[in-house]
Amino acid sequence: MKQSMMLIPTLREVPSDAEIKSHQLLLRAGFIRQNTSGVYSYLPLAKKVLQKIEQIVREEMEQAGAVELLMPALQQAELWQESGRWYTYGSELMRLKDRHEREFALGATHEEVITSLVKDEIKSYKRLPLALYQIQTKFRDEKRPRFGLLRGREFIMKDAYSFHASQESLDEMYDKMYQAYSNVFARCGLDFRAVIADSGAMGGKDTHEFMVLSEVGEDTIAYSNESTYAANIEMAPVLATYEKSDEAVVKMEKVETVDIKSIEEVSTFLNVSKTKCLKSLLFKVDDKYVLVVLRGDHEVNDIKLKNYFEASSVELATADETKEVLKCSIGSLGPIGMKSDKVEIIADQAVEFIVNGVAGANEENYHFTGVNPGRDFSVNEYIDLRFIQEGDASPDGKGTIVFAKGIEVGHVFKLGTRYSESMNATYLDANGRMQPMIMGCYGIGVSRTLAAVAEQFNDENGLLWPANLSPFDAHVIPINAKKGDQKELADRIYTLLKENKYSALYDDRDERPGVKFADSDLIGLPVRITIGKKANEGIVELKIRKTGETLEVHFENLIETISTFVVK
Ligand code: 9G3
Repeated sequence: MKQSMMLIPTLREVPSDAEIKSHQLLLRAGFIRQNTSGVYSYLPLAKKVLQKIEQIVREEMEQAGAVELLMPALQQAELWQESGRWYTYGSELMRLKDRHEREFALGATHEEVITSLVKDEIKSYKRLPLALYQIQTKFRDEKRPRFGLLRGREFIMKDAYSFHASQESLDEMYDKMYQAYSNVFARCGLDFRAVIADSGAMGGKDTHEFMVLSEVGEDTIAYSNESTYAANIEMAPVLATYEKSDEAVVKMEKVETVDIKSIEEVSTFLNVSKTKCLKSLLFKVDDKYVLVVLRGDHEVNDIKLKNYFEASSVELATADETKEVLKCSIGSLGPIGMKSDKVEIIADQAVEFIVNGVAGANEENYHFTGVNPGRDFSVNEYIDLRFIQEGDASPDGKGTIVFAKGIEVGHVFKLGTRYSESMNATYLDANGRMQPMIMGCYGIGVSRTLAAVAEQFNDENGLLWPANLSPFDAHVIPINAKKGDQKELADRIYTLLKENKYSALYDDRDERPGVKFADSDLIGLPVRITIGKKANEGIVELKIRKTGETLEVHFENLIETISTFVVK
């Protein structure tokens, strides 16, 4: 492809609003342009990389037994009302009206559409299992779009859905998809981990996220330093390996603690370790209040809290709500002597092991010391409520937990009958009884994967595409595109490459060499072939983008030499 015909608007300067490497480089190398917040155009070079990623995805989906279709992005509200999600999703779901004032959603995902389609067409167990996928634009009105393609409001997703007559059949498909995802991300050269995840609003229990390890990732992974255990910290369970101290139990006393509110202040003022402080937080769980008690050095995991109560909303009570319900300020809360009998108390399992602890007295400027669970207060239940921390024992009992940041590029779910029941997608089983289909769903962020590859593969001069994802295999650059022998040899090389199934970007622009080389380094094709002074001897310079290595090669040996560097 002649570069003078392409649209590759490279930038010398780093765009100020781009904070991370991949966003900066995809802009500077002329791969993407922002239309508006969270909405991008994929320019020709990015479109080519998308096609290569999609090709890998299609091959792996076919291998897993899924068939491609394409569903509409425009989804009638009735479908989302049937599943109930029209009412549970807020402004993140983009909605619009047609000329008849009928309501629609712009597809954020396609469980409703696919379930409605399959329920109309599949009536017998004989037609199951069935696995369908699409590669389609999704719309989600993110509150804070950021990091370029990593968190956009319009993005490209491969989403697959499977339908089964038995749990075993779903388990089988899930494992195939799990393997397919591992293959996709391995073939993209990404350093990824499959982590146990939280199914959140999706219902169902088994779910794994595929995370690319990266400092700019928004998710935190808890993984073991001695086994393959890895989980999103949102759901990582905490092993109760606590021990009760054998110190003598003392009597509880009320002490004056004027203006002592935070755990830090209490710990310092009363000279007790934070591990002996009881942190009490009032939460609004759906429409009731719950006092959550934790050890002072732990943090409440609101996802675990939400899952424990199977609630749709969990919010920390405001200072005013706290005062209104418990008649004292947030810094004086405790499980003893609460001034409300409507508030349930639950505690993290670590609290049970506290001896002679300190807690708020539910009275302004007072705390209790010598607090002992069981003797001085009881709770409805001790449960695993805290975020796992680095150094905790790994939940599988092997080694200890280390944290890493990750970019979620894939997510696989066992949905069960969450959608088939709410939308009445049933089939006739072998005994002639109507049953709800058992479902799975599986997503890959295709445009996010492109950004994750750019984030992982770059250097100070620009992008560094893995050979199998690169927009072109080689960059052919005649120093002087107008000059006879250089242009003639460059044309011959371009043809030779094409004959040998190598795609090439031919820089035929009338630009200074420095500009051509800087652009070439930014764009990041695996090899650059420079045709210069030695053109009349048939000798060119080959530069390997990844290592910076350059070597002189005669035209006769060009293909053989390139084949050792461009391994697709
Ligand atoms: C929405 C909006 C945002 C959403 C969803 C729905 C995330 C939503 C979860 C999924 C689950 C799976 C199929 C492919 C794999 C992931 N954000 N999810 O359902 F309306 Cl605004 O998308 N869907």
